Amino acid sequence: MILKHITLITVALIALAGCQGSGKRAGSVTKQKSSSVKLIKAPQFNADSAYSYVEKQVAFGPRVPNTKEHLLCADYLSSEMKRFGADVIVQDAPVTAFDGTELKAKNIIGQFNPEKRNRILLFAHWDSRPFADHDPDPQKRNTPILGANDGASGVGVLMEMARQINKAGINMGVDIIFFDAEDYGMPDHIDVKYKPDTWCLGTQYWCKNPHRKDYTARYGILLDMVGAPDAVFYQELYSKKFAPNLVDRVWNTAADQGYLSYFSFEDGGQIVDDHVYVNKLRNIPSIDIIQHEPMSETNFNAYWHTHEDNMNNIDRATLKAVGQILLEVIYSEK
Ligand code: AHN
Ligand code: ZN
Repeated sequence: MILKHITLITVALIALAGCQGSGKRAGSVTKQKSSSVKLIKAPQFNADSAYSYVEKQVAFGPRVPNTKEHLLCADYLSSEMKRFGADVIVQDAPVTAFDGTELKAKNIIGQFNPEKRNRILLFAHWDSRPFADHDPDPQKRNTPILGANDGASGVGVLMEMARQINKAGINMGVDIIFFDAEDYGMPDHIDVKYKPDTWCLGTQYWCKNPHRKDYTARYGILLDMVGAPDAVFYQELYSKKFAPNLVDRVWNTAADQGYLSYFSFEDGGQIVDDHVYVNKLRNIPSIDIIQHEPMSETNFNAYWHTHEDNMNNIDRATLKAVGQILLEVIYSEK
């Protein structure tokens, strides 16, 4: 006991001496400490509820722009985000697809602590692909997919994060954006001249027309295909190029939380996805957490852009890994 007190006094004296040496008063140090914001502990991500949000979206059927199912799902997503306490903006994003179709896209934007200057951006696409161009059955390639993993999984994780953020409160400003018309990109094997930038149309529109003038954020995190059983998330190369520190932080958090079976420190592919436009057009350092299978023909999950991308392709454990890691990352923000 006495020894402990002596140690404490010694520490205090050294600290005081250190402050005087640097020309600061000891009092100012105390003041700084008491005014700093208290860190809130990361809440527990509930995988069952995330799963049910994925299921709910898929139950609408394919969510292809200009369809009734798409409109119904937009209403569902915006009303859920309001229920979770977010300030919601549904942004009309008129865009033109690779084949000339005018798409009535809608970006759904949920803001937490909208008055705060320090913000974090989390995003995923909510539309599903109008074709199944990688389906093994050629007869089925021209019909829209359910996109349980490719679309609904990222949105489901972000919805559960929103619910937790609302319950626990958070010091930072957080924006959760569900981007539209990501997956209307030009198919590989058609007989027309290649056109650039046909994917991520909702994101490109928002980058040029953000919901707030001069919108910016400390960083952005994109979730794409984050629900399949045994998914592995490699370090995607655009993410490493534009936001290397954030890649480090997320992957190290995965290690700390015991999720290394899902997060590999090895390099993944270079994937043109929504984050590329957020990096290039809005200068917000952003990463993509995306399942990548370097040994497969498409580089993605075997069910990618097929009719097998349904609820059988969704596993609660994967949703939990991604959601818990992201909660830990954003709640450790100072
Ligand atoms: C390309 O295939 C060019 N990018 C992948 C983006 C994507 C499609 N993510 C989901 N579906
Ligand atoms: Zn897709």
